[in-house]
Amino acid sequence: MKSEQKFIQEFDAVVVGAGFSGLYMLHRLRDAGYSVRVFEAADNVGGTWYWNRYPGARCDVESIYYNYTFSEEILNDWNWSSRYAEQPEILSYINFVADKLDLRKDIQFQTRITAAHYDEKAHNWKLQAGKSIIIAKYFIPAIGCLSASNIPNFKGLETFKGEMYHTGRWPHEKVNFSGKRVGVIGTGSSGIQAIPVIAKEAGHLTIFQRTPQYSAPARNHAYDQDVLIQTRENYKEIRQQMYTSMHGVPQTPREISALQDTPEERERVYEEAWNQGGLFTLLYSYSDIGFIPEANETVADFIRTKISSTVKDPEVAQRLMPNYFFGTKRPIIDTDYFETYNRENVKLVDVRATSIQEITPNGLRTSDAEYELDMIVFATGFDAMTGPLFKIDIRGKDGLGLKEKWGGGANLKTYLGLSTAGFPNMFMLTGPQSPSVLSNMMVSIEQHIDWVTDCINYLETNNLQEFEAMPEAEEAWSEQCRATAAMTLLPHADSWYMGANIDGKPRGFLAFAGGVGVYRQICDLVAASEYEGFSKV
Ligand code: FAD
Ligand code: N01
Repeated sequence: MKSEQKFIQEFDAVVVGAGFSGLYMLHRLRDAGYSVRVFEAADNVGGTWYWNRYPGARCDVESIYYNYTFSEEILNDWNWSSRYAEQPEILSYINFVADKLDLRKDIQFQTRITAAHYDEKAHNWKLQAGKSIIIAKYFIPAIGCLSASNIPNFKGLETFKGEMYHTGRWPHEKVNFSGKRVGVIGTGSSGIQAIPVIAKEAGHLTIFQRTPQYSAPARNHAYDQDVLIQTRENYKEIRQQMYTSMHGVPQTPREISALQDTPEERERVYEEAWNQGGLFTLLYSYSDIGFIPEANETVADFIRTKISSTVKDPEVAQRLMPNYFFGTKRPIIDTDYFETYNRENVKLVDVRATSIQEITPNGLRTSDAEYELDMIVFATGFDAMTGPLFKIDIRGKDGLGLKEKWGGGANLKTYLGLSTAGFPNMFMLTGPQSPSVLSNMMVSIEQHIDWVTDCINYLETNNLQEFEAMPEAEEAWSEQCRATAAMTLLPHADSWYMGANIDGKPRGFLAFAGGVGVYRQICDLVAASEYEGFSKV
């Protein structure tokens, strides 16, 4: 850390990031009487919903569940307009909460934390932001799992003369596609949300697809007032269901194998789920879809049939057919995605068959052809989970870097996804090896923050200086994460859950796949045992 620093600020806790996590963390710690400062790179609150302003961006967990649940007052004061709220509405909600809880006064915007070093003698963290040094006993990265946007290092990228955008760094001003020749690279959740909207406005849209996706209709619709009232009336019960569930939504998988039903009955069940919409509805149709290849194949087949009956050109339909296990990438729900390929101004290019060679001044060249474009939209995702952490020079005891300790991710080791040995008093919110990205993130976020707040209260009450995962505890947890994922089909996909989307990123399942309910129980037991597996000094 540079020595000629100008400003020094000191707090009990420093939180990095002002998305859903950072805001709630600030609220809890401030309420508990600690001095807290949040540092945020953006010029406002919102995190994901601040950055991802691309057309069509909306949530995939129903709005009434994709919100904070800690305050009945906030629940009662906010009315979601539709089943899957759009990005501007979610951002307004976050702003509403920030104002209501008067959070902004403790947030420093437009401030990127570039380094965080642990001082073993002083038992505190020193963070660097520009010329400032911030000192705090507790360092809490609330930097998001999907905040490090990824633009692949295509040859010729800098030569493109047109406009280029990444979905996760979308400008605040409206982007005008009207009459333009637009190229979208990527067909993950972001691409699949943006493509139908861009297609309606663009002169021509070319979609460069590397891996086809399973996607089902979201069936978005305006909320009936009665639904909102009923949800409020039953919120305690609903919340309990979310807390104890697999993915943080008040739904459970049917307790029957897909292989037990007749093909006709399966068809009926899948058809019903297809018509109902919902992120986990197809996955929950049978208990073994996520575990047994033959069971998984029944739903994969069902979706492929839907694609071929929706897309009129059989060759295009064929190119859109996924052939890996359904549900091994985050499920996708869409609005008119496959229908978009029936438009005359839309072309699908399979860049697995004919790979992208370079970006040219006038467009993009594959091994097969050159495409003239006025605009390129990179819907190419994120360096997920470890990416945002590695962007900060985090150093623990003996000056050991986090990236170094984790071997760039090849040797990822955490205890509960919250803490890692050698990095005392650092709490990662929804970090690697926690359920986070596999769940309704709001449930995971609140759970982590409640746990961390209780833990800090415990440490302060007991006058403890240092709190750190024990090596054997993180060894066991990392093995449990690996073994739990191995019981599922999840590690079979080339997904960002596996680090497969980033060139050179080590492969390994990045989250805890045992479910938010089980995870909560484990965390609660650890807390009840006075933090077994952690050393406390
Ligand atoms: P983020 O919202 O990512 O916030 C992290 C903040 O930290 C950012 O503002 C960033 O600028 C800041 N930051 C990072 N590094 C630094 C640094 N070094 N210094 C200063 N500031 C820094 N999850 C769901 O459960 N349901 C959904 O429907 C859903 N939809 C999504 C849609 C999109 C387009 C994306 C990308 C993700 C979606 N997610 C969804 C996941 C989403 O990321 C989480 O639900 C949630 O918003 C994460 O909140 P967070 O506060 O943990 O992180
Ligand atoms: O990113 P992705 P995303 N050449 O990594 C392709 C959440 N989210 O931003 O699959 C060509 O899923 C890549 O191809 P492949 C949600 O958790 C939620 O879409 O790696 N193509 C893929 O098609 C989600 O899972 C919502 O072969 C390249 C695409 O780019 C997560 O965020 C909305 C390439 C990237 O897809 C990430 O979603 C948006 C290359 N070199 C996001 N590199 C909701 O609906 C990458 N690709 C709520």
